[in-house]
Amino acid sequence: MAIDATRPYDPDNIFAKILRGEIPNKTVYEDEWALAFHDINPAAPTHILVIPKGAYVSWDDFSARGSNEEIGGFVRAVGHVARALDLVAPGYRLLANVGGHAGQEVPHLHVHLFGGRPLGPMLA
Ligand code: D5M
Repeated sequence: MAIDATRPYDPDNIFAKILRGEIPNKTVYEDEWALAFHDINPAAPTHILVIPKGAYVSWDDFSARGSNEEIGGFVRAVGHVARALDLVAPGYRLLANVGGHAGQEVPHLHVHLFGGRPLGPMLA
């Protein structure tokens, strides 16, 4: 079920548990600002989730409350993952769902990184 992106951060959400090491994940990259791991239900040959280390519900929350350092570190981490996976030349797609209309399910900001095949036109 989609979340309400205006709600307060829930420290027991599944990605918070992944960050604390309480739930296993297939990590592809980690630094001071971000963790990147394989999506459990991949929608493309490459489907990675990149999440900030800080406690942010959504892109909206992060862009409003995140420090410039956190935002910069996170954006650089997303780019690093794409380069490390050799996705730049073939191309890739980034997506962040925010709240109900977008169908966001996990209330910790995550950017989906899709690649590995032609991805087709964007959905409206
Ligand atoms: O996307 C939430 C995404 O999170 C969805 O593609 C499944 C993925 N997911 C959920 N639980 C896990 C675990 N435990 N590991 C890896 N990936 C997971 P949304 O944008 O919120 O709809």
